[in-house]
Amino acid sequence: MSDDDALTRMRHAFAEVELPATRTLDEAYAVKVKYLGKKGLVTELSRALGSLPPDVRRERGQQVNALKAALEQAYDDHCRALTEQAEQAALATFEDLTDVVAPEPGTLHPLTRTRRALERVFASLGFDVADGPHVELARLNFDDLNIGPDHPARDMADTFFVAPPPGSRWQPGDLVLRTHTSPVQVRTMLERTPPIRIVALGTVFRRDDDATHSPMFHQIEGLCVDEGTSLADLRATLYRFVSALFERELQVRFRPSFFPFVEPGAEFDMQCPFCGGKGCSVCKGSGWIELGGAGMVHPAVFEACGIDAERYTGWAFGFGIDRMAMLMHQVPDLRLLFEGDVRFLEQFPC
Ligand code: FA5
Repeated sequence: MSDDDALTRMRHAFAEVELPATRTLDEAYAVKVKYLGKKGLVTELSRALGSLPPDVRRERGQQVNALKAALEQAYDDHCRALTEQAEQAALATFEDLTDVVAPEPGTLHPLTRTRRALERVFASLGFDVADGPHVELARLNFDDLNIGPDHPARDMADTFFVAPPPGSRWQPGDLVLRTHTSPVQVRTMLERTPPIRIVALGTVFRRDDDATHSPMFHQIEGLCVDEGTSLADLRATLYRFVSALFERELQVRFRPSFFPFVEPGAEFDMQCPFCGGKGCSVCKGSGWIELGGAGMVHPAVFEACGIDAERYTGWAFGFGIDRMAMLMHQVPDLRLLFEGDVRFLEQFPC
């Protein structure tokens, strides 16, 4: 075997056999030491150069240096490959957070959307939004609204009374969960001077429970007090409101009715927004949909609120927001709105 063959075999043994068989940096280093260490095979070759005659030493020296460089290169390449493999293996044990499916974003509850739509339309008609407490004085919920202690409306409302806190100035019977948003009329008239144009939206409570009646539900109240305002303005406002909400011209009609705090009083209906009044399953063929109550503010209410009934007139209306949401979103059962069932709620993407 020539010397050249010996160098070629050494290169082959190092780079093609022993180094590729190593799986860790320590194992690879041991192979390197075997060839290139102080007592390594290649180092021995270098050392032996000194005993060669000068004319072959130079050429042989270049060959040994070329071998050394080739082995160093093979060693570096192999170590880089081992390091990369180790990194990939470590990465594979981590969870890729960028690969997680993002949760569906939440959407607004259909009642919130309905409430906001109502607020938007009434704001565009020049109404402010007013507010009142859920636990209300019976005086504001009933008496100041001309609903006396023995008035049948008081029974009809079927009220949740609230026990007064011990040591408070309230007596049993003084506090109620408000049965309608109408006490906000009183609060507003006590606080402000006309002209007044407000809507009050909020939760109310009654002892009711079936597919169309909930013990907790929501109402919107409208109140306008000004010099010379009339039933015609009330009707025009309701007409403008339903037409804006459903984005088509819809008529409103009044049917005579009784509420102690308005005179004259009425219930009002709107033309069915789904058939335009022709008759369909939503309006049960009548062409009309009942909305709520309305009328001219009763002089007794003005008196309780310190408003001069000789100078001012006023009108008010109220209806159920939940019923409106059922209508707008075609919800068949009122209770679905309060159960918080995601299968129901996800049918209302924003
Ligand atoms: C009133 O509550 C009057 N305050 C409305 C009013 C305001 C009249 C201003 C005149 C002037 P009523 O009891 O009819 O009225 O209730 C109004 C609406 O609330 C009803 O038309 C209905 O849509 C809704 N409603 C009543 N009870 C329930 C209930 N238990 N669950 C869901 N909605 C209800």
